[in-house]
Amino acid sequence: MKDIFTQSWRVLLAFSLTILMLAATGCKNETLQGEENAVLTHAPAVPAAITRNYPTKVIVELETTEVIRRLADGVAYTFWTFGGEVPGKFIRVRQGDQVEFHLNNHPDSKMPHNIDLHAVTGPGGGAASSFTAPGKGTVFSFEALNPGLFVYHCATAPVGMHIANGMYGLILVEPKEGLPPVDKEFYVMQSEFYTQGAYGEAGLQPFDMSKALLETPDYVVFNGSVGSTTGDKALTANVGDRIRLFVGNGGPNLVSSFHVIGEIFDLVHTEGGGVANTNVQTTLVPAGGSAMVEFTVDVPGTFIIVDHSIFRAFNKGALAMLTVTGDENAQIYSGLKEEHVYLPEGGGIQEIDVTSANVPPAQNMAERIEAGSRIFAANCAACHQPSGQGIAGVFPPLAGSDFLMADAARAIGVVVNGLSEEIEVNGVKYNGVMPGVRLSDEDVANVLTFVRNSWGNEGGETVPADVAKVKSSH
Ligand code: HEC
Ligand SMILES: [Cu+2]
Repeated sequence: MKDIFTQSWRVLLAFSLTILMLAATGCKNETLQGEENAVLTHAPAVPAAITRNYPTKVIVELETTEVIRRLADGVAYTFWTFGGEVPGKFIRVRQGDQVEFHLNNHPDSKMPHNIDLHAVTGPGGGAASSFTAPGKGTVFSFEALNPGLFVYHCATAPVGMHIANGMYGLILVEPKEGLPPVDKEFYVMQSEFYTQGAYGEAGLQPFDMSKALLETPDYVVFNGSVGSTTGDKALTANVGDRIRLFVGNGGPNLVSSFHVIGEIFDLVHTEGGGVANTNVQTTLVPAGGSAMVEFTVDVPGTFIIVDHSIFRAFNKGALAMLTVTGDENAQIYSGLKEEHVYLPEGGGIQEIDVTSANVPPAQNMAERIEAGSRIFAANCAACHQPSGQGIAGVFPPLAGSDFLMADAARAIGVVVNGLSEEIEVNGVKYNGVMPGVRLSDEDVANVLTFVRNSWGNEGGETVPADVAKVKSSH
């Protein structure tokens, strides 16, 4: 008797479990409703979050083009693109969506292209069905089975070259329940460029296959160029905002040690997947991989986004900026409380050694100013700031500086020999240490001519002979 009771309880339990499981899998088999055209965006913008709670047919139109664009100041490159810019346009769909993908190759292209989306389950991630000659279009469709942040890229032979030239982007497949709302979302994608000239060498730079094979890029950048996301193109947010960065790495070779200076990621969806790690300083983003990072900005300031393989950041371009405005919070961050000179015995002026940019001598003042602006950006802006405004109490301004303009030879001496004595600039006293900057006579002449003709300074030319004179008298 007792046995029969136990038995029927078991049956009942099994039955209700089956019902529960059926209910759970029921939402897996959502039916497609309607269709829509995907809205795609250029970095750093991200398409709006998906509000649908059902899957639909999404039509994606993407065009491949080959275009000459700026890689760095004075440096151009022939980029191969998905959508006209590097990285390619951001695509946002929902798990379960049926994506009808239209790849069109512009008639002016020289190369055929295709697309491998890591969000696709199928041969080549779509590449097998999307080989598209110039002036042609192809169509294939796929179901977005897995949620996550996925890289897409061209996979036409030679694959490495198509990727190295800029053919990658991100596709986000939102989970059915959507992503938690945040205040700001941005698209940031790292990649590297291999050019025949060294970093900063002016002109249209062709792709260098041997450097690509050795994995020694001249440029490592965010969003396709040096300075794409700095200064007035920085990402912006307000104190208190919750930020989500969709981070991708197009490679083709390097992995990124992705880091935001002065922030801790509250949440990282490592490798763009479902599991979230918390309280992360630096997250590794593989070539052909991604990460979704979230953090709240608590204090104002400029937060520098870098690949923490740090020479890439400060010497190859892997540096972007997030500018946060709003009220200070002295408890979270006090700012500088005091500053004093600390010069132990034996301490003295040091020298920064820089190799001069390998450019032909300037023929006139305009060329001098042009070349000088690059020397300034590379050697002076870190301290004196990009617009020469300096930092109050620490680095004197070069913009509108009476000290600079009063004595041209003395200014040469400052750059060549450094300076560590009390000086007065526009009525304000400074007593810091400027290291001597080891530059060629040409470079010193160029940078000072640039500075003397910028930001309200009244002009004048410094020529290499002036620099030689100061150097020999030292
Ligand atoms: C590491 C930081 C640093 C770098 C890099 C640097 N400077 Fe300076 N510079 C200073 C500091 C600090 C002073 C003030 C020194 C003092 O108080 O004695 C100064 C002073 C000066 C002055 C005189 C004061 C004025 O405002 O007119 C000039 C001119 C100048 N720098 C030009 C340059 C140029 C040009 C470069 C790039 C080739 C450069 N500096 C790179 C830190 C720097
Ligand atoms: Cu291609």
